[in-house]
Formats: sequence, structure tokens, C-alpha cells
Amino acid sequence: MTPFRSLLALCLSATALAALPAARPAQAADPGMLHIFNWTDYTSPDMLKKFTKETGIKVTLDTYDSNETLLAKLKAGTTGYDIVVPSSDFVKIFVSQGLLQNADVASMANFKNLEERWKTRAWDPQAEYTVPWQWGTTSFIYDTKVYPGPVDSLETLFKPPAVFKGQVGMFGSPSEVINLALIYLGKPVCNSNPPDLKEVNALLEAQKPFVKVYNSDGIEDRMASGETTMHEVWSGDGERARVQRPTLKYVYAKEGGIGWMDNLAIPVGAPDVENAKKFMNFMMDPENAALESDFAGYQNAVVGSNKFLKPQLASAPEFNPPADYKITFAPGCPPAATKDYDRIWTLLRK
Ligand code: SPD
Repeated sequence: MTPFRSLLALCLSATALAALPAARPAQAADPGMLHIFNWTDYTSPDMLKKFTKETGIKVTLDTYDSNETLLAKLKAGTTGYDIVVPSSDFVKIFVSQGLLQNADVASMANFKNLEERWKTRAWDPQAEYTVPWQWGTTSFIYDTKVYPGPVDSLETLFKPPAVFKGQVGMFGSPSEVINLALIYLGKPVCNSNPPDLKEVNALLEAQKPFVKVYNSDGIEDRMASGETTMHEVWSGDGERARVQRPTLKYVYAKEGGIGWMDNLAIPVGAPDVENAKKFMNFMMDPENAALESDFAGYQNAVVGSNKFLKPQLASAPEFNPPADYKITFAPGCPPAATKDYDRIWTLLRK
């Protein structure tokens, strides 16, 4: 981990999800403050400093590990957060449960800076609730020193060679693990077809002896230190791990992978909606979006940001999927599929 990132990790360890109170106490608007709740290792300290310098608004940051965790927190009641960052496949679930505010994003001054293809998105067709944050792909990374390969299939992750016994990391949330398993099996994602889910169940149970940990946090450290030698991963976290351990390789599998976009949104009950909107608008500026991409390792949706990127990221393989790579953007799973996923997950984690 670079000194820059270890500093952030140090700050975040104090706010790791396990140590979080169930919710920040509900509070009146705290003038000059913005409370952000975002995924772990996903918020550029330089970008936050610039935001505070330009607006005078101070920022607090707490972190979480999955959409499921964020959903549970928001459902439990007012959290005291002004900004949360749900993924594309969860935005509609949050909106349908009345957990997000309409922020009229399309009317914001910097909205014009978004790439045309991201101005409206399937999960927010009128650009009301969300601003694109970062997008990337989900696949896996492995250490070529441990297993020379070649590797071109998700089979290596789900039916690992013997050398990976007890060495594999998988994400810690049902939607992320089961949707990728369905891609490997050539089945539709968000699937509640019993025979398909039976196959998924068998696949994951057979993979289990190879799995050391189901955890979406700490992947970069585990892979950089060699604690795990293969891991399900998001592309940017894979890039960050590979920079530290150059023998790691992110796989663009022949079966394809999952695509997603994480999105800034304002939860119902946010203490300071105006500060939240200022932050949303700030993130649609090319230089600010590039600062964030440089830190996290993912693409953003802002035209003109690429010229501000570090060359190391701009040319990274994890940042540049091959043109013919099949990327499936998962839709929000219907309640029936979510229930089935939870059942498979509970059995797996016993
Ligand atoms: N380091 C955190 C990266 C967060 C990525 N979110 C991806 C969600 C995909 N469902």
C-alpha cells in the first residue's frame, strides 16, 4: 500500500463498518458539514480536500462493504448521512422503497459535462436521483507466480486448480457472488429459476473448500500481501493491488463479466440537502472526477476528465476492457430472486 493510501486506510479503520454505530444520531442541518457514507477505499482524500477548500464545507466519511449493508442501514431509519453511493443494480430498489430523495440532477449546472450515454441511465431514466460516481467491471484477479495459466475463463475462479486450495477470496455479498456465478454458467443474472439456482448452489458449495474468505473489504491488501492468491474483485481494486504486486493479473473471461456504475444519491432525512447537491455538482467537473478516478482506479462519466488522469491509470489493463469483452450490467434483482439469493447465501455461509 502506498503511504498515501495507508494514511487513508488508517483514517478509515477507525470508521470501519463493524465499528459504526447503527446510525449517526439524527441531527439538524450542520452548517458547513457534509456527511458521506461510501464504499471502502473509494473516496479520494485529495478530491475531498479540494471540495472543502473551494466550498468551505467540511466532510466526514464512513464506509461500508456492500449494497446490502447500505440498504439495511437506510431501512433501519435516518442515518445522518447526506450522500450515499448505491450501485446501478440497487438504485431502483432504494427508490422504490422511498429511501432516496429526488435531487433534480438534470438541472444541476455541471450536468452538461456528463457523457451523453450516461446522462440518463436505466436505473435513473430522468436523471432525478443520482449522479454517476465511478463505473467498472467485476471479474477476478490471480497471481501468475502461483499459477502461470493461461487463464481465460471464470472456470478458474469457480472450479479452481488445486494450487488455490484455501487461497481464494470471494466477495461478501450474495448479489455479487451469485450474479458472477450465473454469468459463468451462461444463465441470466437476477435469476430465480429453480434449476439454475440449484446449479449455482452446487457450484458455490464445491468451490467452498478453496475459499479462504468471503469479504468485499480489504481485497487490495490480501492480494498484495499474498494472503490470498486469487480473488473476485472489481476492476479498480484489482488495478490497485496489481500496482503493488505486479505478478497479479485481472482476467477478462471469455464468458464476460459484470458491469456496474456506483452513483451519488441523497438519502431521505439527509441533514443538509444543499451541501449534498453542491457535492454532486462538484463531482461532475472533469478535474474533480479525474482526481477520484486516479485514487480509486475506475472510469468516471465526465467528458474531458481523461486528460487529467495519471498515465499509469489511463493505460492500465483493468481500466481498459477489450472492445469485444461482454459486459452485463445487472438490472435490479426482483424480490423473488433476492429471496432465493439470500437462501443460497445463508446455506453457503453456515
Ligand atoms: N473499493 C470499493 C469499490 C466499490 C465498487 N462497487 C461495485 C459495486 C458493484 N456491484
